[in-house]
Amino acid sequence: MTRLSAKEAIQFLSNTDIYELGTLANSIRTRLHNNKTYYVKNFHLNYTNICVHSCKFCGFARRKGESGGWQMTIDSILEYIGNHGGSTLSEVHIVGGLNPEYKFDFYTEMVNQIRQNFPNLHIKAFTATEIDFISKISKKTIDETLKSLIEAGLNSMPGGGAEIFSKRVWDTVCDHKTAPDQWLQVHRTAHKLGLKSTCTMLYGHIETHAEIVEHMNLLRKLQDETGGFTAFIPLAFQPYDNQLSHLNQVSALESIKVHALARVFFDNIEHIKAYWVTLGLRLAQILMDFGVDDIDGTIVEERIMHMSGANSPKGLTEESLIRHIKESGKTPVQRDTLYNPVKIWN
Ligand code: V47
Repeated sequence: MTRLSAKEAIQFLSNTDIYELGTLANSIRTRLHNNKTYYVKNFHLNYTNICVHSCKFCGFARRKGESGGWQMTIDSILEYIGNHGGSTLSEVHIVGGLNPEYKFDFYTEMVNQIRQNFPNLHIKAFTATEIDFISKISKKTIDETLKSLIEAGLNSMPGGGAEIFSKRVWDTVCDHKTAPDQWLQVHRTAHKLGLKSTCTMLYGHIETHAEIVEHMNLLRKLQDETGGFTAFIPLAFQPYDNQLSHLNQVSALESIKVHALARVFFDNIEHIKAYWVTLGLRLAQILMDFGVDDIDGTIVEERIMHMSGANSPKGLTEESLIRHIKESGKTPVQRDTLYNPVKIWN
């Protein structure tokens, strides 16, 4: 099959008939993954929500001194991990606000201490935005910053902070933070250093279909260059308790089109993840027939989406993930962070 052009991709998104796109996405998904749907036994850790930025879509961040802000110490992080599955789950996904109170050593020490105390945990940590911030406060290059974190025990990077790369949207919703070029450069550097990462897209707010495709195109190009992305994750905007609360929640139809399009468009990214936290489990079940082969994980205590009004549970048991995948007629496969199968539930 020839590669989908940007023009064809925009046409698919503009069409309300989802069957042609869905059939195509499902055939690609079946060719790549048969009947399998992956999940991971993970938990999230948000070490601080104090942030120098106020992105309009974000209900998670607080200014220093504002009520509802938190800032964990290394000891409280280790205690949290011990109490939230550090010894039984396979992955910790760490994301935080851009908090100038922390110095460079805090980040390397956090990773190092987690590595020492929980040697079996895969540490998936710090968005490109955080890496850029850490490098700036410590006057190190991105390369030096990542090398130090890898040496401390960092295993891979999550895909947050990408939002929508379009300049128009960026200037409107998050003009001050790590720009799209730099987000891409951080992942490029990480991939060159041997780290795998994921990539995301925040959709369902003020973006146009052309801007969605522009975003995907930049990710597809970087993946051609490095091959370092394991999965693409569309994140459906949650419109509560943030500065874009006047917007409606994105429709199920749009979410189906975005996930199916991603499967067809990314001929070079192996996995398309439906993030059940933003979509709800029922829609995530349907998406397994529209290109999706992964529904993320147990998560345990999700905060970023819930502080913007997500009405899904904050975490799920493994049994529940398995049941939801089976109800969709798929075979659940427990995976590690890098998609090596751990257990197949035939
Ligand atoms: O960068 C913030 C998004 C991201 C809202 O890499 C919002 O496997 C929806 O990136 N509504 C952080 N989204 C979370 C993230 C993520 C999540 C799950 C898996 C992975 C992965 C990455 O959350 C932010 C931003 O794009 N976000 N506010 C909101 N109101």
